[in-house]
Amino acid sequence: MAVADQSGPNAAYVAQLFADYLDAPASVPDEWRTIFDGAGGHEGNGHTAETSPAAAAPVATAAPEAPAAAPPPAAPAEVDAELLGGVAAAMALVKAYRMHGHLAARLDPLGSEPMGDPALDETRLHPPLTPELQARIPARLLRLSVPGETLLDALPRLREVYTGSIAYEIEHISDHAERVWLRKAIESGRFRATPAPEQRVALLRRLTQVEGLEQYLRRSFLGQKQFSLEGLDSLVPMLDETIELVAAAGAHEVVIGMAHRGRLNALVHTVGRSYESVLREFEGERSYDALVVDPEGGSGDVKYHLPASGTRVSQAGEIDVTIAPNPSHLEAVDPVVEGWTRAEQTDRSSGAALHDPTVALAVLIHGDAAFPGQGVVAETFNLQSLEGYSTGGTLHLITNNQVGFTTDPAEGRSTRYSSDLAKGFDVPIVHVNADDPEAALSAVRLALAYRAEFGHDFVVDLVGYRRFGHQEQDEAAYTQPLQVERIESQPTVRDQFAARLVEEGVVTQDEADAILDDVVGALRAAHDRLRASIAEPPAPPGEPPQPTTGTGEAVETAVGEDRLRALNEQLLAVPEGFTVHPKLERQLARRHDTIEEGGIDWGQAEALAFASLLEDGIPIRLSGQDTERGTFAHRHLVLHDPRSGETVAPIQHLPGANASFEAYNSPLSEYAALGFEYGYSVAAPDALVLWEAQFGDFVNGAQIVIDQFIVAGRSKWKQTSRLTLLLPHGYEGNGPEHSSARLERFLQLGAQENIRVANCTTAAQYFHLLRRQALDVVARPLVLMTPKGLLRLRPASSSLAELTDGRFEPVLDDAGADHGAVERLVLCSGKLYFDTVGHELRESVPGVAVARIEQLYPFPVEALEELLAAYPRLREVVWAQEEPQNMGAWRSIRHRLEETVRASTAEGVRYVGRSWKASPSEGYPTAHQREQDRIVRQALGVAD
Ligand SMILES: Cc1ncc(C[n+]2csc(CCOP(=O)(O)OP(=O)(O)O)c2C)c(N)n1
Repeated sequence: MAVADQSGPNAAYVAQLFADYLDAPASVPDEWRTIFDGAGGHEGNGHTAETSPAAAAPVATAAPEAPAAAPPPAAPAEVDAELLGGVAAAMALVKAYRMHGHLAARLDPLGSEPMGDPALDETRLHPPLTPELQARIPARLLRLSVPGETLLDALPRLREVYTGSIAYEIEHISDHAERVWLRKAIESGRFRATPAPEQRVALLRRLTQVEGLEQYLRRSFLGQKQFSLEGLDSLVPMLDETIELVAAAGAHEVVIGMAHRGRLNALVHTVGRSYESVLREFEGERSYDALVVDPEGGSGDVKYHLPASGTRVSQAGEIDVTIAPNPSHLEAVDPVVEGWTRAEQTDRSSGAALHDPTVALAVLIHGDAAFPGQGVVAETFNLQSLEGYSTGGTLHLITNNQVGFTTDPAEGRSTRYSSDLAKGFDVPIVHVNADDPEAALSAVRLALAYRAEFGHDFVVDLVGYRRFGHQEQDEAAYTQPLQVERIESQPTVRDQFAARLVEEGVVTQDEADAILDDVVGALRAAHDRLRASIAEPPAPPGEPPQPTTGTGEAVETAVGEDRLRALNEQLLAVPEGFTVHPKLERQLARRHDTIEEGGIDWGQAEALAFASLLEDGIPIRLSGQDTERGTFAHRHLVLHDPRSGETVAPIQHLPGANASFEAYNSPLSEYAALGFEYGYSVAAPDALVLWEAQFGDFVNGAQIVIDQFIVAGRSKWKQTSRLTLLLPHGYEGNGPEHSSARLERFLQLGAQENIRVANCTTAAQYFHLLRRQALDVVARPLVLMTPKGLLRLRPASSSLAELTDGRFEPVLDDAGADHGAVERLVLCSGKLYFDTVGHELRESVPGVAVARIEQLYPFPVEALEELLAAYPRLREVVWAQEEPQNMGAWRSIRHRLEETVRASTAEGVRYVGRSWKASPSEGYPTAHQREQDRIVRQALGVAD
């Protein structure tokens, strides 16, 4: 039998080795030389490179390490050839276990038969690996890390390792060193050692607490939603293990993102909230506490979405544990937790900031239906190795209860495993049977050791079941009747583990029962204490007042001339020997002049605002697609040497900076990219965090982050930030998708001073607004419509004096108006202002003034009142916008405008703009121009 007949690449490998051996015996590893010598490879003369071991094995030589029990070879030549073939087959078998062992693993606590794989059947290989042959194959040839001298000894271990209650998918990883490390770690069993008896008892106690809490809540608060964890109880001890291990490795924070399932249990057992505090929320629902409105007018949130943080005492000392608040929108919290963790890991005191992933760990807990179903999971994985986004490896735990609400896996995904998506991101995956809590803990140990070694993400797919309905009001048997029947006969995770410990003599049945009594007793006692302390619910307060003006007027945003001049020079300085692209150098050189002569454009004003804030000690993080340069090539914060490709960011080297400046081109994502920045901004309240959309149109890819976090976070969770969205917006003839950042959506979402929305028209306004946003003690997200054409438009540029004086003005009057003579006032916002005042007919209507509303929410009622009062002969006010009537600012600000105008001499407000449209703008440049011209003429009153 020729070696080349053996299966797959291993056979080819052996054949190649043999050919090498024939050429030069010393060139092959010792163990192979021994085998080939045994096969007669260099016995005597006359062997050629073509000689196969089968043909060239005239001498009977016992295989090395053949056990004494092996039967004597019948025909020497055949026996040796068989050994070589056997080695190749054994290599194929080992490879099959590593690659496909998971298909035969016992992962389902409900006992479904694993599908298996023929490649795992040693009797189906060529030659069949009989016990005799196995006994002749030295294990070390197979590079195994399981114990055993021969394949015969090693195979049962291999089977146990790869097809037991834990299974591994690691062979897809492209990095060889990682694969080898993982194989060794897995096969050596170093993470699977049986813990000391006291640790096992502690685990039993923990599982008892987990189950005890779930059962207590269900029985005490019949029908109240708790999204029980039962069937996946091992999750909680896995989190314990995680916290212990990262604390031991020096971390000071674990940030957890999770949905509803098991959250109440995690709040208590992982974060350390008291039983009373959770029971209070259940009692609260009963006693209508929940109707008591937050005195600040916040809505609050259901108990399984609320944030929690606490300090845990680990063996290595204290460590903070946070569960981030999250909306119902599954997986939306993933990027938020990544950004949050990144902020915790970042030292923002200077330069480009220092990132140390060892100080905090992100843990994301996913549902098995949500993980493959929600695209943001993939977007979040894509962040894992990016310089500006990595958190040094996230631990992903899939709480796989084999059902999504009522949906079976076959309806919910096209892949075999819930976790398969992660394979495409080079992430190791471990599946573990949730009824084997010790195996589950070993998965965590492996994951964290891998993270410490390689700094990448890791997925643990915890395969359990859902003992009850999706929530406590659901009847699971309507849709999963057979599964429910099967689960009813399944002992709980805790009971199984208790039985195991009793059987193994670690505890007695009485001791196990006593642990249970303790737990139930503690819950009862907590509940009794709570009942005794519950007071009458206070009366609901009245509606809080609605804000009418913005905050931040008092903030000093002007910067001294000398400071700005010096910063301007520093921002233009590059190190000796660094070449700036010649075209860009000319552009940037203009900034030396504009600071003196005027003409400071958007990019320059922004750089000066940032630089002055860095001197003020405000760290800045700016990201977005192509943001370092700027989509419209106006920013250039990072310069590239055309000769060497080296980069430099002068803003990271300001001599007077007291904080860091981070700038990153983001991946092509909105949802995860914006979620990440939101999380970062929440965890870094000291910083100005800005996210820029390529065009504002794309921001709706992140609509969930906007609706669920940015605008509602404060109301729901008392969580806000000064996250700033830069959204290029404006009608410049580029079609329906490069025109609108959907200003109307943000204005519709503005309430209770939750956000600020602005659309400013000059570089100086932008400068002051950025500084105000960073310095205002009241932190709120800012949504800023940013320009495209105005970036370089001379009339939109500013002088140094405008930066050294003044502040952001929410309303800009018409500086050239003869107020006493004006009868018609055009109010607008953004770029349309320049279209209007730059129109050829503008000069023909001196009785018309054109003013700008630069802050749209909170609406500047008082500033507008003042402005209107300055026009004593006003007869009509026109609101002009370039967006369609069902879009733009009109529908949100109309009532405010009308209210304000009523107090003036004018009669109402007239709308001028595009009519109601389904698509934001025309697709054809000429149609666009015609429409813009019509709008401006109508606004000025010269339409006919
Ligand atoms: C984005 C989103 N779409 C739909 C839902 C409604 N929903 C709530 S739970 C659930 C099933 C989740 O299944 P899985 O991810 O397996 O988690 P499990 O509840 O089983 O733990 C669905 C569809 C949601 N919460 N979020």
